[in-house]
Amino acid sequence: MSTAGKVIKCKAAVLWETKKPFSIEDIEVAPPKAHEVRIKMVATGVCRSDDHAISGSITTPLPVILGHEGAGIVESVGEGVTSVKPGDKVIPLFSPQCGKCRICKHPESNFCMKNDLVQPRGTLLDGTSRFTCKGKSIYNFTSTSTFSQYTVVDEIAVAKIDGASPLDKVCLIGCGFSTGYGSAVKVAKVTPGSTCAVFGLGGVGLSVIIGCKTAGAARIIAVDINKDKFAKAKELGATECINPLDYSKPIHEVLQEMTDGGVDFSFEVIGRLDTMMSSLLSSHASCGVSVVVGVPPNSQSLSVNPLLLLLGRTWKGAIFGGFKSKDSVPKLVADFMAKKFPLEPLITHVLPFEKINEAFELLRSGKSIRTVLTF
Ligand code: CND
Ligand code: ZN
Ligand code: ZN
Repeated sequence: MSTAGKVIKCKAAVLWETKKPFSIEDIEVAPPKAHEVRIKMVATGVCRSDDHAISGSITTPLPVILGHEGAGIVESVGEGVTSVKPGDKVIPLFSPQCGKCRICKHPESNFCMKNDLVQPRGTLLDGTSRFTCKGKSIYNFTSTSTFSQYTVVDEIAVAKIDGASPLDKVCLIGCGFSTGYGSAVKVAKVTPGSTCAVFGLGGVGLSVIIGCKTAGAARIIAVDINKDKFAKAKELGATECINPLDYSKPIHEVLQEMTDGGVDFSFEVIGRLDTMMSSLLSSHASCGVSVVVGVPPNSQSLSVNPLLLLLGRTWKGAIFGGFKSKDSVPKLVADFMAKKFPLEPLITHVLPFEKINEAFELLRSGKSIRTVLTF
């Protein structure tokens, strides 16, 4: 029996308060309105940005259904939807692409002005949510809310992908892989023969390493305080691994000494102000490019001596690896299907969706890279 046009009752992980575990709740998901798409989730990764929302390090309206790295199948579409149809395999886009705003029309930039990231309303574009639980409206997260058996997204926040693709792997293209890989190949534009430093070896940082290797970097120096991450970093292309805790001097000085004054490309993929500064300082003062990938805690800032930039160094950052999402996600999935890069090494755990709190414990304890939750 078709569920189109009807309210769907299903399970979702609801975060009622920050710093608390998720509650698996029975929720109602209203049908998609015009230009919206209802998706049956099949798999979702667990990214540190979701944990930043749990800890309150990034602010989003509560109660909320988090999750932004998912893949699923279109259940039904609202009026006027043309880019996807029921049965299509899709990836929700936490950084949407409306195609019409100034940024979507800009050849290089990707951060569509219809995003719900900078000052999150926690709703779809029409200002409301399709989720209710116990008679209360539940907020959306980053246009996606993948921690639910069903979600509703705006058409500008979903991409159709290859019908043959394994959703329990390509869900990583919804955030972690694309964010890291694009930061290397598209944002930094890593060059063949160059030297790179990557701070933070989670799912995103390891994807930066995959990107640096693909771009032909000669040296990729991986930096993490958890040495258990080093084996995977080497497997994916790191040429050296260093632990700041093993040195008495600042790690940027160690990197400067190792690389004749600093690396060509450095990446901060942790989300801390001190490591953003270390990453900046480890890039060469005249020719270095330093990319901020990690999400810093809300309303904290760095004070920077302009001389750090005056000699020629470039400091930049990007959301979603600089990719225009709706255009790029189908291509990235096609590249994965053509074996141009692996996703499997990033997936250390697969758990049923109901074990979502366990998945976050694995992330916090440093035991997992990516846990994929399956529905
Ligand atoms: P994850 O927590 O898996 O990895 C972070 C790594 O950093 C871990 O291996 C830690 O051991 C390591 N680490 C922690 N503290 C330090 C330190 N002081 N020095 C060195 N290493 C340290 O996180 P993830 O890979 O899922 O995400 C990484 C960041 O990227 C995080 O801030 C997340 O919010 C952000 C991000 C950005 C974007 C984007 O579009 N720019 C999208 N999603 C996630
Ligand atoms: Zn993410
Ligand atoms: Zn736009």
